[in-house]
Amino acid sequence: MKLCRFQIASGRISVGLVVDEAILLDLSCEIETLADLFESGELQSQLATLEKKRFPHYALHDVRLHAPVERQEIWAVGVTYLRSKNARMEESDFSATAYDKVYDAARPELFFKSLPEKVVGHQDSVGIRSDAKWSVPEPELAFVINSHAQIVGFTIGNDMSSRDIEGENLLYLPQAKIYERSCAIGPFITVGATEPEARTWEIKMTITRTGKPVFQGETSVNQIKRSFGELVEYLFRSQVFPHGAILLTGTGIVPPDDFSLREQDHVRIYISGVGALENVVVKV
Ligand code: DO4
Ligand code: MG
Repeated sequence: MKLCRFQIASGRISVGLVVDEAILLDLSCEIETLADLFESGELQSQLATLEKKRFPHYALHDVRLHAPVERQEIWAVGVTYLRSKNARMEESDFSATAYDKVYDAARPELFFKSLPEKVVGHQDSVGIRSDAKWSVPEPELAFVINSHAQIVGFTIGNDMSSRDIEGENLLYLPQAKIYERSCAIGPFITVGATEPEARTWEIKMTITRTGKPVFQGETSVNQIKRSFGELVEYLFRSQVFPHGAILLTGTGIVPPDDFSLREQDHVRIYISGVGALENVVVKV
Protein backbone atom coordinates (compact mmCIF):
# COMPACT_ATOMS: atom_id res chain seq x y z
CA MET A 1 0.00 0.00 0.00
CA LYS A 2 1.18 3.52 -0.77
CA LEU A 3 0.46 6.81 0.97
CA CYS A 4 1.11 10.36 -0.20
CA ARG A 5 0.33 14.01 0.42
CA PHE A 6 -1.50 15.72 -2.41
CA GLN A 7 -3.37 18.85 -3.43
CA ILE A 8 -6.11 19.52 -5.95
CA ALA A 9 -5.86 22.92 -7.65
CA SER A 10 -5.22 25.45 -4.88
CA GLY A 11 -7.01 23.43 -2.21
CA ARG A 12 -5.51 22.21 1.04
CA ILE A 13 -2.97 19.42 1.23
CA SER A 14 -4.57 16.05 2.04
CA VAL A 15 -3.33 12.59 2.96
CA GLY A 16 -4.00 10.15 0.13
CA LEU A 17 -4.05 6.36 -0.17
CA VAL A 18 -3.18 4.95 -3.58
CA VAL A 19 -5.52 2.21 -4.80
CA ASP A 20 -5.32 0.39 -8.14
CA GLU A 21 -2.05 2.20 -9.01
CA ALA A 22 -3.68 5.26 -10.56
CA ILE A 23 -6.48 6.21 -8.12
CA LEU A 24 -6.05 8.18 -4.95
CA LEU A 25 -8.45 8.06 -2.00
CA ASP A 26 -8.68 11.37 -0.15
CA LEU A 27 -8.47 10.39 3.53
CA SER A 28 -8.77 13.95 4.82
CA CYS A 29 -12.22 13.58 6.40
CA GLU A 30 -10.79 10.98 8.84
CA ILE A 31 -7.01 11.43 8.75
CA GLU A 32 -5.40 14.80 9.15
CA THR A 33 -1.71 13.91 8.98
CA LEU A 34 0.54 11.03 7.97
CA ALA A 35 2.01 11.16 11.47
CA ASP A 36 -1.45 10.36 12.95
CA LEU A 37 -1.38 7.10 10.99
CA PHE A 38 2.25 6.32 11.77
CA GLU A 39 1.86 6.85 15.50
CA SER A 40 -1.33 4.76 15.78
CA GLY A 41 0.42 1.37 16.07
CA GLU A 42 -2.28 -0.22 13.91
CA LEU A 43 -1.17 1.13 10.58
CA GLN A 44 -1.82 -1.92 8.39
CA SER A 45 -5.26 -2.74 9.76
CA GLN A 46 -6.23 0.93 9.81
CA LEU A 47 -5.32 1.29 6.14
CA ALA A 48 -7.18 -1.91 5.25
CA THR A 49 -10.30 -0.47 6.92
CA LEU A 50 -9.88 2.94 5.29
CA GLU A 51 -9.42 1.39 1.85
CA LYS A 52 -12.95 -0.06 2.01
CA LYS A 53 -14.63 3.25 2.85
CA ARG A 54 -16.26 5.58 0.36
CA PHE A 55 -13.88 8.50 0.32
CA PRO A 56 -13.65 11.08 -2.46
CA HIS A 57 -11.16 9.82 -5.02
CA TYR A 58 -9.06 11.30 -7.81
CA ALA A 59 -6.96 10.15 -10.72
CA LEU A 60 -3.29 10.40 -9.73
CA HIS A 61 -2.45 12.45 -12.80
CA ASP A 62 -5.00 15.13 -11.78
CA VAL A 63 -3.38 15.99 -8.45
CA ARG A 64 -0.19 17.71 -7.36
CA LEU A 65 1.95 15.42 -5.22
CA HIS A 66 3.77 17.06 -2.30
CA ALA A 67 6.74 15.70 -0.38
CA PRO A 68 5.36 13.13 2.13
CA VAL A 69 6.94 15.01 5.01
CA GLU A 70 5.23 17.01 7.75
CA ARG A 71 7.25 17.75 10.90
CA GLN A 72 9.76 14.87 10.64
CA GLU A 73 13.46 15.78 10.78
CA ILE A 74 15.42 14.45 7.82
CA TRP A 75 18.66 12.60 8.58
CA ALA A 76 21.00 10.61 6.39
CA VAL A 77 23.48 7.84 6.77
CA GLY A 78 26.60 7.69 4.60
CA VAL A 79 29.09 5.14 3.28
CA THR A 80 26.69 2.22 3.61
CA TYR A 81 27.54 0.89 0.14
CA LEU A 82 31.03 -0.18 -0.95
CA ARG A 83 30.60 2.01 -4.06
CA SER A 84 30.14 5.08 -1.88
CA LYS A 85 33.18 4.29 0.27
CA ASN A 86 35.39 3.85 -2.81
CA ALA A 87 34.11 7.05 -4.44
CA ARG A 88 34.79 9.15 -1.31
CA MET A 89 38.27 7.66 -0.91
CA GLU A 90 39.10 8.57 -4.53
CA GLU A 91 37.65 12.07 -4.18
CA SER A 92 39.97 13.12 -1.36
CA ASP A 93 43.35 12.04 0.07
CA PHE A 94 42.52 14.23 3.04
CA SER A 95 39.40 12.24 3.99
CA ALA A 96 40.20 8.77 2.62
CA THR A 97 41.11 7.23 5.97
CA ALA A 98 37.94 8.56 7.61
CA TYR A 99 35.71 6.95 4.97
CA ASP A 100 37.67 3.70 5.05
CA LYS A 101 37.33 3.51 8.82
CA VAL A 102 33.65 4.43 9.04
CA TYR A 103 32.66 1.75 6.50
CA ASP A 104 33.90 -0.94 8.90
CA ALA A 105 33.28 0.79 12.22
CA ALA A 106 30.43 -0.28 14.51
CA ARG A 107 29.07 3.30 14.56
CA PRO A 108 27.72 4.47 11.17
CA GLU A 109 28.15 7.96 9.72
CA LEU A 110 24.89 9.79 10.50
CA PHE A 111 24.27 13.40 9.60
CA PHE A 112 21.41 15.87 9.74
CA LYS A 113 20.15 16.57 6.22
CA SER A 114 17.14 18.88 6.24
CA LEU A 115 14.40 20.61 8.13
CA PRO A 116 11.05 19.24 6.93
CA GLU A 117 9.92 22.59 5.53
CA LYS A 118 12.99 22.76 3.29
CA VAL A 119 12.40 19.41 1.58
CA VAL A 120 11.35 19.55 -2.07
CA GLY A 121 8.88 17.10 -3.58
CA HIS A 122 8.36 15.26 -6.85
CA GLN A 123 8.57 17.51 -9.93
CA ASP A 124 9.89 20.39 -7.85
CA SER A 125 13.45 21.63 -8.47
CA VAL A 126 16.60 20.42 -6.70
CA GLY A 127 19.57 22.72 -6.22
CA ILE A 128 23.25 22.77 -7.11
CA ARG A 129 25.32 25.32 -5.18
CA SER A 130 26.62 28.23 -7.22
CA ASP A 131 30.00 27.98 -5.42
CA ALA A 132 30.42 24.24 -6.19
CA LYS A 133 32.11 22.80 -9.27
CA TRP A 134 31.20 19.14 -8.81
CA SER A 135 27.58 18.42 -7.95
CA VAL A 136 25.79 15.08 -7.98
CA PRO A 137 22.45 13.59 -6.97
CA GLU A 138 22.51 10.69 -4.52
CA PRO A 139 19.57 8.31 -5.04
CA GLU A 140 18.69 6.67 -1.74
CA LEU A 141 16.06 4.47 -0.17
CA ALA A 142 14.60 6.41 2.77
CA PHE A 143 13.05 4.96 5.92
CA VAL A 144 9.96 6.62 7.36
CA ILE A 145 10.24 6.16 11.12
CA ASN A 146 7.71 6.94 13.85
CA SER A 147 8.53 8.44 17.27
CA HIS A 148 8.89 4.91 18.71
CA ALA A 149 11.80 4.10 16.37
CA GLN A 150 9.67 1.80 14.20
CA ILE A 151 10.12 1.82 10.42
CA VAL A 152 6.57 2.41 9.20
CA GLY A 153 7.33 2.87 5.51
CA PHE A 154 9.83 3.47 2.74
CA THR A 155 10.18 6.37 0.33
CA ILE A 156 12.77 7.79 -2.09
CA GLY A 157 15.34 10.43 -1.16
CA ASN A 158 17.81 12.48 -3.17
CA ASP A 159 20.77 13.55 -1.02
CA MET A 160 22.09 16.27 -3.38
CA SER A 161 25.79 16.77 -2.69
CA SER A 162 28.71 19.04 -3.67
CA ARG A 163 31.59 16.61 -4.02
CA ASP A 164 34.37 19.17 -4.44
CA ILE A 165 33.36 20.91 -1.19
CA GLU A 166 33.01 17.59 0.67
CA GLY A 167 36.37 16.39 -0.73
CA GLU A 168 38.27 19.56 0.17
CA ASN A 169 37.84 19.08 3.90
CA LEU A 170 35.59 16.76 5.95
CA LEU A 171 34.64 19.72 8.13
CA TYR A 172 32.88 21.20 5.09
CA LEU A 173 30.42 18.28 4.95
CA PRO A 174 27.43 20.31 6.24
CA GLN A 175 28.01 22.87 3.46
CA ALA A 176 28.30 20.09 0.87
CA LYS A 177 25.09 18.48 2.05
CA ILE A 178 22.78 21.13 3.51
CA TYR A 179 21.82 24.06 1.32
CA GLU A 180 18.75 25.35 -0.48
CA ARG A 181 16.87 22.54 -2.33
CA SER A 182 19.48 19.92 -1.44
CA CYS A 183 16.96 17.32 -0.31
CA ALA A 184 14.14 15.83 -2.39
CA ILE A 185 11.76 13.21 -1.00
CA GLY A 186 8.76 11.33 -2.30
CA PRO A 187 6.35 11.06 -3.89
CA PHE A 188 5.00 7.91 -2.19
CA ILE A 189 5.49 6.06 1.07
CA THR A 190 5.20 2.29 0.71
CA VAL A 191 3.90 0.68 3.87
CA GLY A 192 3.81 -2.96 4.91
CA ALA A 193 7.11 -4.08 3.34
CA THR A 194 9.57 -6.03 5.47
CA GLU A 195 13.37 -5.61 5.36
CA PRO A 196 13.88 -8.85 3.36
CA GLU A 197 11.29 -7.61 0.85
CA ALA A 198 12.85 -4.14 0.59
CA ARG A 199 16.24 -5.76 0.06
CA THR A 200 14.94 -7.27 -3.22
CA TRP A 201 14.24 -3.78 -4.60
CA GLU A 202 16.35 -2.21 -7.38
CA ILE A 203 17.39 1.44 -7.37
CA LYS A 204 17.91 3.13 -10.73
CA MET A 205 18.87 6.67 -11.64
CA THR A 206 18.76 8.39 -15.02
CA ILE A 207 20.05 11.92 -15.60
CA THR A 208 18.81 13.54 -18.79
CA ARG A 209 20.28 16.66 -20.43
CA THR A 210 18.42 18.41 -23.25
CA GLY A 211 16.32 15.29 -23.71
CA LYS A 212 19.22 12.78 -23.86
CA PRO A 213 20.39 10.48 -21.07
CA VAL A 214 23.88 11.54 -19.88
CA PHE A 215 24.09 9.10 -16.96
CA GLN A 216 22.35 5.87 -16.04
CA GLY A 217 23.17 3.70 -13.06
CA GLU A 218 21.60 1.06 -10.90
CA THR A 219 22.13 -0.86 -7.70
CA SER A 220 20.19 -3.04 -5.31
CA VAL A 221 18.95 -2.17 -1.81
CA ASN A 222 20.55 -5.45 -0.76
CA GLN A 223 23.99 -3.84 -1.21
CA ILE A 224 23.39 -1.81 1.99
CA LYS A 225 26.03 -3.14 4.35
CA ARG A 226 24.23 -2.57 7.65
CA SER A 227 20.90 -3.94 8.86
CA PHE A 228 17.94 -1.57 8.87
CA GLY A 229 17.51 -2.04 12.63
CA GLU A 230 21.12 -1.08 13.27
CA LEU A 231 20.73 2.19 11.35
CA VAL A 232 17.56 3.15 13.22
CA GLU A 233 19.02 2.13 16.57
CA TYR A 234 22.00 4.47 16.08
CA LEU A 235 19.76 7.32 14.92
CA PHE A 236 17.68 7.09 18.09
CA ARG A 237 20.64 6.73 20.49
CA SER A 238 20.46 9.58 23.02
CA GLN A 239 18.04 11.34 20.67
CA VAL A 240 14.28 11.84 20.47
CA PHE A 241 12.08 12.46 17.44
CA PRO A 242 8.64 13.46 18.76
CA HIS A 243 7.31 13.82 15.20
CA GLY A 244 9.21 10.85 13.78
CA ALA A 245 12.08 11.04 11.32
CA ILE A 246 13.07 10.22 7.78
CA LEU A 247 16.41 8.51 7.27
CA LEU A 248 18.13 8.45 3.87
CA THR A 249 20.16 5.24 3.76
CA GLY A 250 23.15 6.13 1.58
CA THR A 251 23.95 5.93 -2.09
CA GLY A 252 25.22 3.01 -4.11
CA ILE A 253 25.10 4.88 -7.44
CA VAL A 254 27.87 7.37 -8.13
CA PRO A 255 28.33 8.99 -11.57
CA PRO A 256 31.89 8.99 -13.00
CA ASP A 257 34.31 11.57 -11.60
CA ASP A 258 34.16 13.79 -14.70
CA PHE A 259 30.36 14.16 -14.36
CA SER A 260 28.76 17.16 -12.71
CA LEU A 261 25.12 18.22 -12.79
CA ARG A 262 24.12 21.29 -14.77
CA GLU A 263 21.11 23.59 -14.58
CA GLN A 264 18.05 22.12 -16.31
CA ASP A 265 19.29 18.51 -15.98
CA HIS A 266 16.44 16.13 -15.17
CA VAL A 267 17.04 13.55 -12.42
CA ARG A 268 14.84 10.46 -12.22
CA ILE A 269 15.26 8.06 -9.30
CA TYR A 270 13.28 4.84 -9.44
CA ILE A 271 12.98 2.29 -6.65
CA SER A 272 10.97 -0.82 -7.44
CA GLY A 273 8.43 -1.17 -4.65
CA VAL A 274 8.14 2.61 -4.20
CA GLY A 275 7.96 4.46 -7.56
CA ALA A 276 9.85 7.33 -9.17
CA LEU A 277 11.02 10.71 -7.88
CA GLU A 278 11.75 13.27 -10.61
CA ASN A 279 13.32 16.70 -10.29
CA VAL A 280 14.87 19.37 -12.48
CA VAL A 281 18.13 21.01 -11.41
CA VAL A 282 18.45 24.74 -10.66
CA LYS A 283 21.42 26.76 -9.43
CA VAL A 284 21.00 28.17 -5.93
O1 DO4 B 1 30.32 11.84 4.06
C1 DO4 B 1 29.86 11.51 3.01
C2 DO4 B 1 28.46 11.25 2.77
C3 DO4 B 1 28.20 9.94 2.17
C4 DO4 B 1 26.83 9.81 1.66
O2 DO4 B 1 26.01 10.71 1.69
C5 DO4 B 1 26.42 8.52 1.08
O3 DO4 B 1 27.17 7.53 1.12
O4 DO4 B 1 25.30 8.47 0.58
MG1 MG C 1 24.15 10.25 0.59
